[in-house]
Amino acid sequence: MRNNLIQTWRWYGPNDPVSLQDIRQAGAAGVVSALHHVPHGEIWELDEILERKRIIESAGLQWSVVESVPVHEVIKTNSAEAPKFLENYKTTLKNLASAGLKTICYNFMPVLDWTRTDLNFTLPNGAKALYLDWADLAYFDIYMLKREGAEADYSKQVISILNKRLDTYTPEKVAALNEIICMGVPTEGSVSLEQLHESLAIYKVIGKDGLRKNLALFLEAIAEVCESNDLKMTIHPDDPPFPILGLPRIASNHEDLKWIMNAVNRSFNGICFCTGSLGAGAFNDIPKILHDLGDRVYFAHLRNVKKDQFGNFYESDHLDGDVDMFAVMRELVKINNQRDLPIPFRPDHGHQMLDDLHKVTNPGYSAIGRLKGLAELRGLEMGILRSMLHG
Ligand code: DNO
Repeated sequence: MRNNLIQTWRWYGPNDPVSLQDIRQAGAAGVVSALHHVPHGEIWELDEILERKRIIESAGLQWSVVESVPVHEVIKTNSAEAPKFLENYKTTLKNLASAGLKTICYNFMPVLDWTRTDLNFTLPNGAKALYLDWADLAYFDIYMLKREGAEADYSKQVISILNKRLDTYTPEKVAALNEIICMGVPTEGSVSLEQLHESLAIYKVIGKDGLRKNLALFLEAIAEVCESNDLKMTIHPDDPPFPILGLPRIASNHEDLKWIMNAVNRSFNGICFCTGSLGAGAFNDIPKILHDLGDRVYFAHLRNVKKDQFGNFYESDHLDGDVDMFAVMRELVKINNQRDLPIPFRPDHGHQMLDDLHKVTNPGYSAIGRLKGLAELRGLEMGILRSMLHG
């Protein structure tokens, strides 16, 4: 039996400028969604979950993955109120399970989710992509956040690039950098420089080992609820896969992911395999990580990046970049063929292109670029499946 992967598409909910009908036309069968309006840490009520499910299903789609149920900072830092927030998290998980939602994505990145420095990087063909420039991040860190010892965290080359362009940081550019770096997931709000400073002080004490310990505590606390309800938790890798602004990161590479899988070695504890996040680190062999840890991959984000010699990167076409997408897809197809439940994947991010250039879109989540990505990935999957059947 040859299974197909489930083609899904992220939908931010009824306010998303991309409609459910657009998603159907793109050819996706499943939707990846979350109740973004519920403040982090609060319980997702069953009736709200069911209502979102109803809306998705009445458009002829399935709600395949919940991305994300955010893990509150209180849990990540294991502060005094953690038990209360863990109880809330467990209740949300039970409610999701009773609505039939079984695959959950989350991340354990301190304070900031994904980080970029430019959301409008213009490609030679006029389309726009998301970009991370280390010298711009260093500018933010050294001159705006004014973090103690920040300069030492950047390579000599990055600092020298920054010094050469110091006079280009106009007030407009500075304001834009601030907004982009402190931005959270759309509709979930952003952090202020003061909040960032407070968190830096807390995480300095926690460090990488402490954060790992807190993740293990979190997983142990939810294990029973996940197992008795058949839930799969999938951790999203750090994006980009480096410590950012002095904050520790624990899901950046092969060794980190292996550590997480072994720390709580039970099948509910899984991975959201994000090729773009991992791909921004030259040290990551993406197909190999998938090959080694594939039995715990329950969801995939397929995206590509192109890095330069300094590690700056932009999000490239899905099939054209540093990640060998053919090798990734071949591995994913093999893993999927051993599963009873097919693995959902989504084309992660896409260029802002064609008509979308004139619209207000969520960064990375415009319709046409993702439609192109999904079409390419679907063709790649079909080619691989067919050649396996005939080969
Ligand atoms: C960015 C996304 C992330 C992801 C979370 C998962 O585009 O991939 O925001 O949803 O990190 O918790």
